[in-house]
Amino acid sequence: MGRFVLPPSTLITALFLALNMFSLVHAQQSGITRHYTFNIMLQNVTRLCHTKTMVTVNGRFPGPKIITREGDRVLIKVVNHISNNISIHWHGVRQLRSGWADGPAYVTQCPIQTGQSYVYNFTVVGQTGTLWWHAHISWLRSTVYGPIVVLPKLGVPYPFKKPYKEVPIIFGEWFNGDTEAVIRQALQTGGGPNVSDAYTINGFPGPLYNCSTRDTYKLKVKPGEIYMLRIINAALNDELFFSIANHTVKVVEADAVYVKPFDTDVILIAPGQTTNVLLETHSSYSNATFLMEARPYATGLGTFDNTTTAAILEYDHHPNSRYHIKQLPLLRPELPSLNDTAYATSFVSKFRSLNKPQVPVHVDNRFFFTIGLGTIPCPKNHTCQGPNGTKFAASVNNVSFALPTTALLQAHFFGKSDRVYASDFPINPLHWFNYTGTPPNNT
Ligand SMILES: *[C@@H]1O[C@H](CO)[C@@H](O)[C@H](O)[C@H]1NC(C)=O
Ligand SMILES: *[C@@H]1O[C@H](CO)[C@@H](O)[C@H](O)[C@H]1NC(C)=O
Ligand SMILES: *[C@@H]1O[C@H](CO)[C@@H](O)[C@H](O)[C@H]1NC(C)=O
Ligand SMILES: *[C@@H]1O[C@H](CO)[C@@H](O)[C@H](O)[C@H]1NC(C)=O
Ligand SMILES: *[C@@H]1O[C@H](CO)[C@@H](O)[C@H](O)[C@H]1NC(C)=O
Ligand SMILES: *[C@@H]1O[C@H](CO)[C@@H](O)[C@H](O)[C@H]1NC(C)=O
Ligand SMILES: *[C@@H]1O[C@H](CO)[C@@H](O)[C@H](O)[C@H]1NC(C)=O
Ligand SMILES: *[C@@H]1O[C@H](CO)[C@@H](O)[C@H](O)[C@H]1NC(C)=O
Ligand SMILES: *[C@@H]1O[C@H](CO)[C@@H](O)[C@H](O)[C@H]1NC(C)=O
Ligand SMILES: *[C@@H]1O[C@H](CO)[C@@H](O)[C@H](O)[C@H]1NC(C)=O
Ligand SMILES: *[C@@H]1O[C@H](CO)[C@@H](O)[C@H](O)[C@H]1NC(C)=O
Ligand SMILES: *[C@@H]1O[C@H](CO)[C@@H](O)[C@H](O)[C@H]1NC(C)=O
Ligand SMILES: [Cu+2]
Repeated sequence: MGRFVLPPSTLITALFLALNMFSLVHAQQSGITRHYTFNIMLQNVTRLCHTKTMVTVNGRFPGPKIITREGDRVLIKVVNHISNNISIHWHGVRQLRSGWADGPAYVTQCPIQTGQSYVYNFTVVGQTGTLWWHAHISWLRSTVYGPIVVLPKLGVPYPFKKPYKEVPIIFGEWFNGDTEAVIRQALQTGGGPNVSDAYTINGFPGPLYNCSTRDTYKLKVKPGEIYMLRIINAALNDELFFSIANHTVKVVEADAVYVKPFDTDVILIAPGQTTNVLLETHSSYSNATFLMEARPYATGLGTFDNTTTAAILEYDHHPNSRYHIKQLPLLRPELPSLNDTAYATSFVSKFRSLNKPQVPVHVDNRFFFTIGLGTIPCPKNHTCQGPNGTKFAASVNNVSFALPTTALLQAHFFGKSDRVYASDFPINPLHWFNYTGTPPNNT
């Protein structure tokens, strides 16, 4: 995601870590090369009775799936056929020794301009599971996103029984209006951006919205099988609870790392996160259909889209059954309340690495990081719509993000890779206050 960007000093630390890990795994690396072409083009899409012209990859919404194996090289040629500049970010891919292929516009590269193309070139190293890709400039990621499936190396099994089928489940947000106008307005006024009109599952809002019954994603399953749901939260800003009526799932992976499996009725997933869960279907043909629903977890003061998206889990109809699918009862899951912090905390505390994590144990430097959403004064001659006429501004250690003047790819191209990032980012907040208490009034 592009919402929070690591400060320079962390980037440098991450790079050194990355180099170390690369040398560890380099010896075993021997994958193939996979080629993809992404044509950035416009497509008309209708949801909630609103038709809009949106930016897509290859005319598809959500976009195409990238499938690779750990150790493979991936070459994606992105061709820009539209009037907007664009870049694509490979969310979660570690980009060991290929940082310039990461994608955030103006950070790792200048965007791909109209009529131009760029070939992203990277290897997936030491990661297995689900990741995803999305546009990384302004708010084009609201429609330009898709899954990255990273399979284990050839001959390496999953640390669990091979699922019968694997299905991507991607959460997103639908805006009836133009999302570029929404973010432009928010940046101008300094207020919170307008919220979405619906959440989506695989691009569909589902039957709980008006004028949406036909725009419902349906997963047809066979009884007594294990399905792996590759879940991605591609929503712009919202953490989401997700649950399937009358079914428990087993969480086995998060952000392309295996976790100690645990069962749960409800998962919580933040924007940008991915997780694989195993869904074991009931042992016999079911006499009901089941809704899968997602809606946010939110505790901030700002407004947010508090609606619920739904998809349908439907058992294949038994040939001898006297039931007609249309006549079956539709069961809904129970989701925690929108502000259920107790559930959120207890869910998050269940994550444990399956394998012993390989991390440095000797600590050289300690950094104190505060991350917050504060305000900055309204510029002169402006009207601002943040709290008390200010502008919202996110910060790390009281420093807000500013784009670098040289992108990483530029620096790499001109052989100036050692001068882009400074290492003077404060390792302590510049102004201390009680970060968990009542915030000070700086306006
Ligand atoms: C979208 O619809 C408009 C209005 O019908 C049409 O002019 C335009 O060509 C369509 N765009 C695409 C990409 O199909
Ligand atoms: C596209 O990117 C170029 C290079 O960064 C920039 O000069 C230009 O203004 C951008 N165009 C638009 C429409 O944003
Ligand atoms: C991709 O990067 C690798 C490693 O730097 C390089 O050997 C290869 O030639 C590149 N391929 C393309 C098509 O740019
Ligand atoms: C945001 O919402 C407000 C209030 O509903 C509306 O007036 C404004 O036009 C919206 N802005 C955009 C860019 O959609
Ligand atoms: C659907 O439309 C009805 C009538 O216009 C309205 O009362 C209701 O709130 C709408 N429901 C949703 C989920 O938007
Ligand atoms: C769904 O779950 C409820 C409560 O666990 C149970 O009473 C009901 O029989 C289940 N229905 C089906 C169709 O599985
Ligand atoms: C569906 O099957 C369950 C368990 O076999 C039973 O308890 C329930 O009453 C049935 N529901 C319907 C609507 O037939
Ligand atoms: C959702 O938000 C709207 C507008 O802020 C509010 O009227 C409504 O009661 C909320 N619904 C729920 C379920 O919280
Ligand atoms: C959660 O929201 C409900 C009503 O929507 C409210 O009564 C309750 O106090 C809230 N709980 C917390 C912990 O904020
Ligand atoms: C701000 O407004 C004043 C008075 O209207 C004007 O003289 C000045 O040029 C404006 N400054 C900018 C930066 O627009
Ligand atoms: C809002 O700004 C006014 C005038 O600058 C100030 O008196 C007031 O305390 C501020 N209120 C808050 C909640 O910051
Ligand atoms: C910060 O504020 C919280 C909440 O009021 C309080 O529990 C905590 O003791 C404070 N910490 C310090 C260091 O003052
Ligand atoms: Cu991302």
